[in-house]
Amino acid sequence: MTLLIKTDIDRGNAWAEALAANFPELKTVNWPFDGDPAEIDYALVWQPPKGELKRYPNLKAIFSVGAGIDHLASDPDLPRGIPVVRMVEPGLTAGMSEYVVLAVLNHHRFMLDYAAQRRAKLWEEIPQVPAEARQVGVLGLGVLGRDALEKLKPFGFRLAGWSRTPKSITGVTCFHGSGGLEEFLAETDILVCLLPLTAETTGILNAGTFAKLPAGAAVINVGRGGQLVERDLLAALDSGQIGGATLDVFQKEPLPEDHPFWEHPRVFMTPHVASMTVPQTAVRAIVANIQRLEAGESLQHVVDLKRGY
Ligand code: NDP
Ligand code: OXD
Repeated sequence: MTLLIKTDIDRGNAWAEALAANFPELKTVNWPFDGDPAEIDYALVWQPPKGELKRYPNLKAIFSVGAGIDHLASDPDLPRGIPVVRMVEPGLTAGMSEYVVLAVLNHHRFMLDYAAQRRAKLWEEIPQVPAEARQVGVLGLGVLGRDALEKLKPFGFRLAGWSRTPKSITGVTCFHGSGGLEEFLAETDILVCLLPLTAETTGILNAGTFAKLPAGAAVINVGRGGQLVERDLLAALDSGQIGGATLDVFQKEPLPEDHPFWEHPRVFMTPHVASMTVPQTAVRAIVANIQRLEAGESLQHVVDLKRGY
């Protein structure tokens, strides 16, 4: 059994080591692979070149290094009929919840304002707002959205979530579908996007969405850059309809040097690092899945490519 690893070199080595330690029977090879393509049974990939995966005629499953699989779904030459497995692992989930809690608290406690005051050498108090006076709304109630909401619970915010299909989560007011979006947005002071990038979610963070939020709401985008209409956010920040934003993902990554977000005083940004898959913990999910498939059982966390996530 051979698994092809296509990620960046440093992480590729970490994966190879973690797989060797947990599954010595599995041979791993790094991409680019110049051996016999028929030798490859499995692929573990992040943003492989388009068409690359159809080179391997005996591929049994494609594992995405990330939770998002838009980097695979957007490949018109992705081999059909081969299951694509998204990443669900405790290290990735924990990292995302840390980031979301940090970003929510940053907006809740006016850290962008205090950063501006610091630059201006201003010593001024902004009255504290009790957590229960704010609603945090999470777009996407999947593995990551639900965990982030759980981790936000102890702070006492009003919590809401929005998904495609109906959900019931203790302590969270749940909305679903296009019919539920407006009501969800109307009360959301801090909006967190944890949606997968699909045809339906592309551009969902747009002027119309911002207008439905309470004036001065904060936007945190940790889903995908394609979900945010960047010029609409800039306009909403200028008008004050959006009070501040935390952005981890962008239309174009790395963010171009001349992009207005770099210097914007109401934007806090990071370079697509909200969370990272941890090979040492993630490897267990991959090994368990390969063992299931080899034993004739079904794989876990297979995505529906038609649905897009
Ligand atoms: P899941 O597949 O577990 O959850 C996706 C959620 O989005 C589900 O609740 C789903 O609804 C909802 N959803 C999908 N389409 C729609 C729609 N059209 N309308 C309303 N809701 C919709 O994904 P994860 O939670 O594991 O990951 C979410 C995303 O986070 C990833 O796809 C990736 O893009 C991003 N991510 C970003 C990282 C970063 O570092 N910035 C790191 C990891 C992930 P339903 O439950 O009804 O199916
Ligand atoms: C992911 C990511 O999808 O890191 O896991 O963006």
